[in-house]
Order: sequence, then C-alpha cells, then structure tokens
Amino acid sequence: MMLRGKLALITGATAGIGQAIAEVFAREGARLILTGRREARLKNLAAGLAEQFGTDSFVLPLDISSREQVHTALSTLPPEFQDIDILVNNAGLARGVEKIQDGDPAEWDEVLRTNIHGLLYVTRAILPGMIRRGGGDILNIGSIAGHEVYPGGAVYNASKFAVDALTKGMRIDTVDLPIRISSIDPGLVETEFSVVRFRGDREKAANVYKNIEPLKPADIAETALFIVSRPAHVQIAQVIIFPTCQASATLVHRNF
Ligand code: NDP
Ligand code: 8X3
Repeated sequence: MMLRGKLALITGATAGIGQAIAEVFAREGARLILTGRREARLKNLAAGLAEQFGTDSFVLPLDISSREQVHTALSTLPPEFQDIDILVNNAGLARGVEKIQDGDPAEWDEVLRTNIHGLLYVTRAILPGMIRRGGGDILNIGSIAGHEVYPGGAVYNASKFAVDALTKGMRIDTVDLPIRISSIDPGLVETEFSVVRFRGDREKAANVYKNIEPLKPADIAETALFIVSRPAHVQIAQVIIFPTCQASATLVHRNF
C-alpha cells in the first residue's frame, strides 16, 4: 500500500495509460480524481475500483483543452477532494500522419490545445495548492516523440517537445520548493492511441503493433508508481521507456 493517504488526479483515465495508472494507484491505496471526456467510462472505472480495492474516487468529466471547463471543474471540487498530492498529466492524442503541407489545421488545433494547453491549464489549477500544502508530485506523460522527430509526426512531435520543455521548466520553477516534477516518455504502447491517430481505422492502428511485442499500459503504470513512491528527497526527472524491440522513434524490429 505505497500510496495510502494520497490523493491523485489523473487526466485521461478513460483508456490506455491513464486507466492503468488509476488501477495501479488504486491497488496501492490512493484516492483518485478520474478525468476524461467519456463520463460513462469514468463511472465504470470508479465502480470497478471501489469493488476491487475499496477505492474512493471522484468522477470529473472534463475536456482539458477548454480553459473554462478546467477552471470551473477544478475550482469546485468537493472539500475532501481538494488536497491533491499527485497530478498525472496523461491525457493526449495524435491525429494522422500527413505531411505539414497536407495537414488539417483543425486537427493541429485539437492536438496542440490538448497536449500543451490542457496540460498547462490543469497544472496551473493544481500546482498552487500543492505549494501551499508543502508538497506534491507532477508526472507528465511525454513521449519518445518529444525527443526525436519522425516522418508524419511533426505536429504531434512539436506538442511532445513542448511537454518536455514544460516538464523542465516546471522543475526549474519549483526547484526551491518540495515539489517533484517528472516525466515518463514511452515508445510504443498498445492503447487506443493509434485508433485515435488513424481516426477510428482499426486495421491501420493494428499495423502499428503488428509483429512486435509493444509495451502495455501497465508497464507505464508500474513505472509511474515507482516514481511517485520514492523517498521525498528523490526526484526522478525523466524515464524513457521502450519495448525491447524498439531502439529509437523510427527503429523497430518486427518479426515476420
Ligand atoms: P488513449 O487514446 O488510450 O488514451 C488517451 C486518453 O486521453 C483518454 O483517456 C482520453 O479520454 C484522454 N483525452 C484525450 N483528449 C482529451 C481531452 N481533450 N480532454 C480530456 N481527456 C482527453 O492513449 P494513451 O493511453 O496511449 O495516451 C496517453 C498519453 O500517453 C498521451 O499523452 C500520449 O501522447 C502518450 N503516449 C502514448 C504512447 C503510445 O504509444 N500509446 C507512447 C508515448 C506517449 P477521453 O477521450 O475520454 O476524453
Ligand atoms: C506515441 C508513440 O512513437 O507513435 O507517443 O510517437 S509514437
């Protein structure tokens, strides 16, 4: 029970990595604020965690790309869910693999507003409370896409390079405070990410993970648990994590 007595807010808890982090944190005794846009999924997750682990969760349907929604939702939390110890900035997405010259500006807006602005809005709403209470962990889910640009990735890459810059900037801005800022930057993890990227085309999405053994969301969740359960003087700055068959953003060994 490494997180007993802790309250964690997880963005994007309706699927993939965010859901797995909710499950692992619940297993370890944390109370949770579960956010995402698909309310039914949040309610199902909360009910399942209550049954399995006795977890006390608050379901908070939220589009993080909306500054108004983030402000309203996070300034009206019930008193027992206000003292957040751990913020996991996980929600994010990519759309398409088109070149810039063929890209859809509306999709660029969606990606940049979610991955960059959303992360900033949520952080701005929660970090001051952590500072007032004298402690807190912020864990950003970046990506190998924030370290290496790859063909068809430019806008998503830009968003994850920004997440990397924001993680580093937050660590600078809180260096004199008992706040820890970390990122996990994964390679290929099998989630709904590619289905979203390929706009619902499950065949194209399946090809991304064909003939490889990708990471599972639980692999990232166990790493998240390790990071937030270190002693108070230990700040894990960044973890890059690949499946064993991956060596860079573009080099993936496939068994045919
Ligand atoms: P999923 O598509 O499985 O999950 C994405 C989550 O983000 C969902 O819960 C979704 O919830 C939420 N989300 C998306 N947009 C918004 C929004 N505007 N407001 C609130 N929530 C939103 O993908 P992953 O679990 O893979 O992605 C999680 C993070 O991991 C992302 O930041 C992604 O960039 C990153 N990542 C993923 C990798 C991978 O290979 N899968 C590798 C490296 C990083 P809902 O739709 O209900 O709002
Ligand atoms: C998601 C992993 O390699 O598709 O961030 O960009 S990748």
